[in-house]
Amino acid sequence: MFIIGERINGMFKVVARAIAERDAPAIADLARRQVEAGAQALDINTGPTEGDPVEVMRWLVETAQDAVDVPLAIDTPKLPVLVSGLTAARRPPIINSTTGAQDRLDSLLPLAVEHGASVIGLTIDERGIPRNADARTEIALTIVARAMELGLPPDRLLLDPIVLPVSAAQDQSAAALKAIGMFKALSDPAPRIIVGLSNVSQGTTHRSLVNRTYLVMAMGTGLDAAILDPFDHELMDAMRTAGILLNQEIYAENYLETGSAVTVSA
Ligand code: THG
Repeated sequence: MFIIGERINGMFKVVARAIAERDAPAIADLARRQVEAGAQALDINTGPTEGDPVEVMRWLVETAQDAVDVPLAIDTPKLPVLVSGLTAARRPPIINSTTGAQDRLDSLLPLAVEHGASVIGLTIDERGIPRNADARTEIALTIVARAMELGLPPDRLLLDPIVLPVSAAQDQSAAALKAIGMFKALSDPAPRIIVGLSNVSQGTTHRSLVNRTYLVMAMGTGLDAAILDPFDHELMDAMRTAGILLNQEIYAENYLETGSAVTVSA
């Protein structure tokens, strides 16, 4: 599993405050602790900031990469904010994200090729979020085909079936799981698949339990990567255990002790 830490997001109060006060040590600390806890990349999202999001994105990218040496996922639907993050990034970043809408594909895929970036393709288009696995797969195919035409190497594309809160649309959690299995059959080699995990538990009481249960099921149907909270120990332990049971990681008698020793509390 490829883990992208979700915590540098202006949706969190501590991050919103750090942005408003340009508190670089607070952002650097979040970056370092997420990587220590097992994140292999970091999502960077300004959130609904009051400042200029173009400038805020540049500051967040520069501050995070001064603290850690991992790829950054530039998380914004706004093109100027995305370009600001891509330009500031020292390592090839991850564009988070394009959709399956033609105009988005035609502007973002060439940008990814130009910057050596990877791209997350949300299976959503001009018509909005599809309500079943078939419609998600149809959009996934559009994204895969256009990426191929525009010369993006397949291993730099990540498909995202869009996970919705189970509290709001219960049938959609199952639909996204089913879509993961269907995406895997779209091409050979199979496309890589990612989810924004914490969406699923929004509005629920036992968020960690909902998150780790969903992650394990999604791994069972072929998930390759997730944007998640690496400070959640039980989530990280469930992920490691699933990785062993799926024969994706080497079994060691003391794997949980070893894993827990490298996790850091929130
Ligand atoms: N797919 C892709 N990118 C994404 C998402 C996705 N980026 C954003 C999001 N979804 C993933 N990141 C988060 C980060 C935080 C939360 C959910 C998803 C979250 N935050 C708390 C909440 O809303 O309740 C905030 C709590 C607080 O304020 O402290 O749940 O799906 N490609």
